[in-house]
This record gives sequence, C-alpha cells and structure tokens, in this order.
Amino acid sequence: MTGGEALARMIQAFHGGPMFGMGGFQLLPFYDAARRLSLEHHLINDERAAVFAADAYAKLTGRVGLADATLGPGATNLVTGLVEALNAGTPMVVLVGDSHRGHSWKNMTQESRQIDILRPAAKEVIRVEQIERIPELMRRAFRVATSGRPGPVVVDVPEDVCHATYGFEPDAFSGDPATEAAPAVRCRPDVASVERAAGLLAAARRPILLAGGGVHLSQAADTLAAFAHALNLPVAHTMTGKGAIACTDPLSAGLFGRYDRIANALIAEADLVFVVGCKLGEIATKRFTVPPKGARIVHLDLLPEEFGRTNEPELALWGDVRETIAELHRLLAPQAGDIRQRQMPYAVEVARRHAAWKAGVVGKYTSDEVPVSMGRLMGELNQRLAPDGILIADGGFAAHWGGLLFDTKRPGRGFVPDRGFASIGYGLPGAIGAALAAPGRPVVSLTGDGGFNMMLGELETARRLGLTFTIIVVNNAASGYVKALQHLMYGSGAYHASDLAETNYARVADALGVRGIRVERPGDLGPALEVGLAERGPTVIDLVVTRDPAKMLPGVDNRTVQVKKGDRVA
Ligand SMILES: Cc1ncc(C[n+]2csc(CCOP(=O)(O)OP(=O)(O)O)c2C)c(N)n1
Ligand SMILES: [Mg+2]
Repeated sequence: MTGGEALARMIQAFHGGPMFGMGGFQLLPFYDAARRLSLEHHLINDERAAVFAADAYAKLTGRVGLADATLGPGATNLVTGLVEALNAGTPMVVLVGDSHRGHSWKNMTQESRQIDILRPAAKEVIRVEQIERIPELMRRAFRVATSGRPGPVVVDVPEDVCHATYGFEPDAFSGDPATEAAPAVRCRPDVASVERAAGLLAAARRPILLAGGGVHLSQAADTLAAFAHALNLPVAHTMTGKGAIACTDPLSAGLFGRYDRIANALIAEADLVFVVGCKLGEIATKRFTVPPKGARIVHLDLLPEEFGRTNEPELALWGDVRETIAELHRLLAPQAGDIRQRQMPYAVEVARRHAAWKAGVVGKYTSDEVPVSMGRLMGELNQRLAPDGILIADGGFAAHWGGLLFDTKRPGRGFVPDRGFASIGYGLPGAIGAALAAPGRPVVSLTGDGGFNMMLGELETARRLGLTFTIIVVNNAASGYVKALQHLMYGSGAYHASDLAETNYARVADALGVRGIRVERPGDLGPALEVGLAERGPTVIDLVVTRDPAKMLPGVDNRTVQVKKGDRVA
C-alpha cells in the first residue's frame, strides 16, 4: 500500500470529510486512494479557500476540518487560513506534500522552507519521515487538533514517503473516535475556585456574563443559556460568541466591545463581570477600555495563558466552559430560586433597555432609504432567516454589521465570522464549508465586494459541488472599511487605494453559471432573499449600498463619527 493510501485510510478511520484541496505530484497517491475509497474530497481553486471552508465546517460541527495542499505555493497559500484556525481554536488537520528527500535542496521545483513558514501558523507541524509511522502520526494529528484549545495541525509528507509502499497490518488504520471532534477531552477548575466563583455570582447584584467563541468550541450554548436563566444573569457576547444565548432571549444584552447596543453601559455598571471563553482582545474590549479599569472579573478559559493578558481577573477558572458552567449550576442550584427571584428586577431592566433600543431603531431595520441601508439588510435577515439558519460573515464590515444587528434565534453557533484573523475573503469559502456542514439548514453569507473579488473562482467550486447557499455581496465599490477610516482620519475626498471599479456581481455570477440577482431598491431585497433561500444551488445577491464613506460605519444607522484625537475610533 502507498503512503498516500495510508493517509486516506486514516482519514477514513476518523470518519473525516469533507476535505478541500488542490493537488500536485507529491500527493497523487493520496488523490488516487481518495478516489478509490470515495473520500469526500473536493478540488478548490485556492488553498486559502480550502482552509477557510474547512474552518467554517469545523466551527459549525466541532468536527476536524480537513484540507490538503501541494508543496511550495500550495503550502504557502495555506498560511492565512491556518492562522484563522489557530487564533480561533478551530480543530483542523491539513496534509501538505513536500519535496522528495532524495533530491531536496537541489533546487527542486517549488521547494521552500515550508515547514519553517507553516510552523508559527499551526498548532503543530508533524513531519512524516517513515511511511510505517503514518497511522501513528495521523492519530497524533487528530489528537492535537482536538485537545486543549483546538487548532490546526499540518502533516508534512515528503513525496517519497507518499509514493513509497509498505505492508501495513490490516488493523493499522484505526483512530480514537473521541478525537474526531473537539473537545476530545474536558477538564474542570479546582473545587475551591469553582466554589469561590459560585459565591461571587450568588452575591453579585449587577453581574453580567461576557461570552466569547470558547462557548461554541465547548458546545456549551445550551448549558450556558440554562445557567443564565437559572440565575437571571444577563449575557453579552463577542462577534464569535453570538449565539451563546439566543439574541432574541430576554437575557441577551447583545454585542459588546467596539460596537454595542446596550452592553457596554451594562458592563460599566456591573458589580461582577463573568468572562467566559473569551480572550478579551482589542475588538471585544474596545481597545482595552471595556470592562473599565477596576472591574471585578471572574475569567473562565481553557487556556491559562489568557488570564491577565489584558485584564487582571479577581478569579481565574481554568477549565472547559461546558463542564465548568454545569458545575457552577449544580453548586448554585439550592440557592438558584432565591437568586433568580432577587435578580428579577435587574433582568427586567436589561430586557427593558434592550426593548427600548429596539423600539428606537425599528425604523432603521425597515428603512426605505436608497441606496439600500445596511440596517434594512439586517432587518430582512432577522425576519427571513429561520431559527436554524446560519449567517457567515466576511472579515470587513460584514462581521461588524452582522455581529451588531443580526439576531440568532436559538442558542448555538448561528453566526460564523472569521474573527481569528479577520481576513477578508472568508465569506464565499465559509459558505461552502457551512453548506457542507449543515445540509438542510439555510445558509446565507455576507461579504464585501473586496472580499468577494478575492474568491470569485470559488463560485465555480460551489456550482460544481451543487451547494445551496445565498451570498450577499455588499456592493459599495470600495474597500469600504478602509475608505471610511480614511474619511475619518484625513477628511472628505482624501482617499487612496480604497476605490473599486463599479461591478455588477449578478452578471459575474451569471457568467459563472450561478444565479445572480442585483438589488438596488429596498423592496426588492426580501423577495431576492426568498428566491435565494428557495433555490437549490448557490445564489449571489449583488446589493448596491451607499458609496458615501461618511455613511458606512456599523450602527443602526450607517453612522457618521466624529474623529477623536489620538486613537482609533472605529
Ligand atoms: C486579507 C486582508 N487584507 C486586508 C484587510 C484589511 N481590511 C479590513 S476591512 C477591508 C475592506 C474590505 O473591503 P470589502 O471586502 O469590500 O468590505 P467593505 O468594508 O467594503 O464592506 C480591508 C482591506 C483584511 N482584513 N484582510
Ligand atoms: Mg466593499
């Protein structure tokens, strides 16, 4: 059996799939075996898209995302997607071909120091030096990808290892089923710390829970929502943490950080901030100003290195989110009825503030403005996307608009932005990964025209695979976020390298054999979405929005912001 077939048999042993990649000579025996074994393995048009698609698949299922690339340019094209997975804690295994060891460093074609290039972009890089170790090292790859904070593992396979043959034992190809998905194992903080946390939560009168993406990595949304309800504990979320509790839940305080509805004020007034599965990075903390200095923080995270990085916690809970929240719930159960009762006026106040915010912006969600406003777009999505719907969001404005104004309707990951690295270009491959992860669930993706331009070729992939999703191209003929910042920093008209050519993306889609709908008027948006949601196959909605950089920033309105001296304001 070839090394390539052994790799394929190991992926089969882990019930892996779908896998995205682009081949080269080095991994051909793997491709041949993938064909013979009917692995769910798909050609993609750019390796970066392969890793993005695998990332979205893994974010939605918890299962290990899979991708492959050939040596050299294939390998280097992986870097951006790998860093997304690394920073976001996405479990992933990526096969990469490498040069024949009998000829390496003799100017072999496409040879590079790819292991050195990939190493800081991956949780682990495993080089396969002996064909007989393929089963063992693939087991290692899945273990590392799914344990601790999950992450991407690169398996680097020299050509001669992949093409060599070896007489594997028939039972060589097995894997621990626990490592097919993350988290493979779960841990809890020490008893004394959990008891202290329970005491702090029981005593707090204005507590707030800040949920990050770690909640979803731990598949903890239902557990967290039940806990919040048991104590009447309001929950705010990061972009990635959206869905820790349904956005429509009365206890939801919405997004916090750079953009928020009511959450930042609640955090400022809180007497206890319970940070859960959140790194408290720049965006979540509005450049390290939220929570304010002096806030009492209890921080629960799987990665102890995150404690104290940006905010000093009063108490650090080192553990898995779901296990720890469940344990806190058990500990507090005897007092939960009393706490819930006592906290009722606070919960009602939060719900009232949120309702007041919603009432104040209802006109924005339904605006008839032309060009179509982003508020209207979000209103249409909130109205038309079913509770099991998934919204993918690209790295530019899309994630901020969606994070702020889109409402998930049930706990769980219904909103998938690429906030690990916030690269633009995630929207289309993300939709491909989501459509494969959740067949039958409606998938909509929000991308900028710049991000879409990067990935146009993947429309061919989506059509070839017969995937069903709707991608909305927010067409502002600009690198909008950049242009809006230039407007803020340098004033009206002082734009450079942020304009895109006027383009009709519906016609682009048509030319690639994909249904395209251009929307220029607000009344046409809802019907276009309905067409996309009913269509079998991909649909591109080319949504013409404002070209005025003064009106682009996320908010219920497309906000105009005053420049404040010295710091980044948006
Ligand atoms: C790969 C990459 N390059 C550059 C950036 C910096 N950046 C952030 S937002 C943005 C504008 C993106 O334009 P578009 O996709 O059209 O989205 P818009 O902001 O116009 O909605 C850019 C270039 C990035 N996030 N990722
Ligand atoms: Mg744009």
